[in-house]
Amino acid sequence: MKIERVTLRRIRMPLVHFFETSFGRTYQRDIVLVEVSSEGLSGWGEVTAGENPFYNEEWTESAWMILRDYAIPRVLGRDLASAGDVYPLTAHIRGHNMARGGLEAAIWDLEARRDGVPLWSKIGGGARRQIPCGVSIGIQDSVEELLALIEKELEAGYQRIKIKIKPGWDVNVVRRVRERFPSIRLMADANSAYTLADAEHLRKLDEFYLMMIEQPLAHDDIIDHAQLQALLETPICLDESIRTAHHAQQAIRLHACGMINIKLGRVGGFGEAKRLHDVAQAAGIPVWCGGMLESGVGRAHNVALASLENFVLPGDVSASRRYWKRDIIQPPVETAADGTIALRDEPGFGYALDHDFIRSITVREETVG
Ligand code: OSB
Ligand code: MG
Repeated sequence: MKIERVTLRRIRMPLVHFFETSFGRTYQRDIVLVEVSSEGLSGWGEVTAGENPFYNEEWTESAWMILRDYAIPRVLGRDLASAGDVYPLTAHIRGHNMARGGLEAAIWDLEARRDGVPLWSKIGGGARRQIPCGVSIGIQDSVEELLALIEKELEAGYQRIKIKIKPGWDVNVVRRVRERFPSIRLMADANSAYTLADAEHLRKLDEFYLMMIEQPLAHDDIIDHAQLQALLETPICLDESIRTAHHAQQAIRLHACGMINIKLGRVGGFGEAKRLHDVAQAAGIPVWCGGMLESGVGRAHNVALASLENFVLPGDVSASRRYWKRDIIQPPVETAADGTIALRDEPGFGYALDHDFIRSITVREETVG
């Protein structure tokens, strides 16, 4: 596989409903798409970085520069035996996993298309044909609005509800949700909003038998999470602080978590996601697929990832219509009444690109090579 050309596109897409986490509110996404070309075929990837460096150090603009100036030159013109070569080729770049991962995922898609097989089979997935889905619901202006949104998503069939928490929007909100929905699968994601000094406060959440509490402490911490986990009955799930399979090994060794959320971009693509998946599986730690408000391309990649064996918990991968009036793929990602997304058998990531629509929302484009 010789990569002849890589085209970067920055697209702008307004969300149908704002999304608020402990680090801020998003109304509109600025997404970098990566198209790799070889022998008349194209593979597509999505960079999952946010618009600002608030979830991790990356953002739309940094990803563009890292890709153009550092990552793409490493693969351009090179004969790759497999997309698995991309992660080590860009490993000298410190961090910036989302930028690197967008390129890596595009080359996996290219390889799958070249071989005429679905992406999920190319990465060793397909353990299930129906992907169990949950939803992540952001912080709202009122608890009433949150309850109404949860009700709507349960009616749509989603198998678990994740709500976002932060100081001032936590124990009392979870209590209201639990009173209203006593038996749903419920969890809370703090996106690093607390410190160990809040341990007593966080212990109050044990009362609500949550499935897990996601990333309560610092974005780069494992050790404090281990200390907190020893004080909590509720399992901790790590998101931000697991960027490599090695981090997962360390977190598991320290008993810092009972579950791990795997995000394709956060770990730099399918290669490391699979290694992390295997580490967790060997240790008996279940994983689930996280989301970053992806457009159809990243969403379809997540569906493929979530078909690996140890993705046994419902993830944050849900229908396109929850995010976009119109998605950039055809058909959009849809969920069945039982809250699952079906794998598709088309080569590559399995959906057609809506090129006209992509062109109409592209605000910047650059081809390297
Ligand atoms: O922590 O999982 C997170 C969105 C942006 C940044 C971080 C996170 C999220 C989500 C949304 O929870 C998941 C989704 O619906 O795509
Ligand atoms: Mg999270």
